Amino acid sequence: SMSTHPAALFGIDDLLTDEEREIRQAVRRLCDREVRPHVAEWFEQGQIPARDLARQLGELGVLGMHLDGYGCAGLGAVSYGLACLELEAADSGLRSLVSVQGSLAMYAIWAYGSEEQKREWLPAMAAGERIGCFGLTEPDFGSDPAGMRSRAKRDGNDWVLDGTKMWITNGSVADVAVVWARTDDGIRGFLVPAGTPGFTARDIPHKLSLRASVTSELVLDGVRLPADALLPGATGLAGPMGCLNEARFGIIFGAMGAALDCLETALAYAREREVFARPLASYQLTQEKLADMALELGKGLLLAVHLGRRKEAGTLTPEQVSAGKLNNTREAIQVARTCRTILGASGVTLEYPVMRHANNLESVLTYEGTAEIHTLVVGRALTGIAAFRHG
Ligand code: TGC
Ligand code: FAD
Repeated sequence: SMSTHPAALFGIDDLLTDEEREIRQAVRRLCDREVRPHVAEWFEQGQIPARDLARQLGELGVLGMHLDGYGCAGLGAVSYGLACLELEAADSGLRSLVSVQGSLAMYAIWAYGSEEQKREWLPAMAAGERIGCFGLTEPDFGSDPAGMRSRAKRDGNDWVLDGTKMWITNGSVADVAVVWARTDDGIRGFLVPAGTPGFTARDIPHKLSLRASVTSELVLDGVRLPADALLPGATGLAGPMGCLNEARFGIIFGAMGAALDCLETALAYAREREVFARPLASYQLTQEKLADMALELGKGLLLAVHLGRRKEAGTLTPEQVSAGKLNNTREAIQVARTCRTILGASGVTLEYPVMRHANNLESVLTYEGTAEIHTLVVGRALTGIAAFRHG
């Protein structure tokens, strides 16, 4: 009998332009060819061929695709979101690679860099020839980056950086780290090339989530940088926060990609699998799960496209980004877990993508602002009272 794709139930495709649909398909094709056949093995081994993938993604024009000039494609927010959706449908680690490269590292240089910094880094990063990372979080300051201890001191014309950054995606594979540090003028951003004396990156082992992604600790021990390593256009926490808005936006779409991949898997499984002599999909308890998940997916996709159109119109606010990131990551992980139940024991292996997505989404729920922090951002917007800190 006929079956309707969960996204088709809501007519989401009708909200997209031909160009947006084509971009989505092109990213999907790359994932089908280069990622899906290998990603379970990468996850199991806890590694990802970041450099090869960056070059292929660069060739397709995905890296920094929503930025203008300097080799970037200058596409709209919805196109970028759909790319994130397809990347994360393959694996959240792949979307992380692209988020960190395009929305955090490249965006910081694009928005706050000097003309020389943009020319030096952006075209090569858009091509995937050079990889960037973004160091904001520290061992003792994750949700509260304003408390950071990393420090940059003037020494003549030079800067000298000391501190530790933690949980840094792409840290040990990056050619350049965007590092945020405290100065006498407040928090400033610095471009730290790999190989600078005193700068080391060490991978964080034993992750049970986002295993197909490199996560590192960065140590800065008397790292001496020339004056032009400073990003001139950013002062204060607003600098890194501006980058986070970009990456959080991508996650609003991305999380729905992971959820969609889980739901497609569970739907196919439920139609094939016989229990008590009938297809699992024919039981009302199963159909309730499927219907509830399709509703959350439809609502999440509608929200994503709506926020994308606001971003394109220049009317998207940080509170709206927080609301989208909170809702779509929270619902995605719930969808992944429910799909896992539909697969029974098969759901706990890497043979199916569902538990891999569920485990990845634990990180997605936590990074780029935890669910609790985004709840408090929405709470502040509603009440006018910031409840992040005592006193
Ligand atoms: P608060 O007083 O609210 O603000 C300080 C300054 O920052 C500005 N600001 C923003 N600007 C733009 N967009 C936003 N979303 C902004 N939020 C705040 C604000 O206007 C102010 O500017 P100014 O010029 O007046 O100084 O700051 P607070 O210290 O009370 O903190 C607020 C809070 C808790 C919401 C913030 O610290 C926060 O969002 N914390 C979460 C930290 C976080 O998200 N870290 C992510 C690290 S990167 C990462 O996880 C990468 S994962 C890899 C991947 O993406 O795949
Ligand atoms: P904490 O801030 O210590 O929070 C612990 C718990 O307390 C959480 O549940 C939190 O929500 C809760 N909490 C905190 N404050 C409050 C409050 N006021 N009220 C109530 N509850 C509260 N960071 C980067 O800078 N760059 C990266 O590339 C990067 N990549 C990452 C990749 C992975 C795989 C992971 C897991 C993390 C990554 N991060 C990165 C770090 C990430 O942004 C932080 O983990 C996140 O911001 C939370 O910080 P934390 O882990 O220190 O938790």
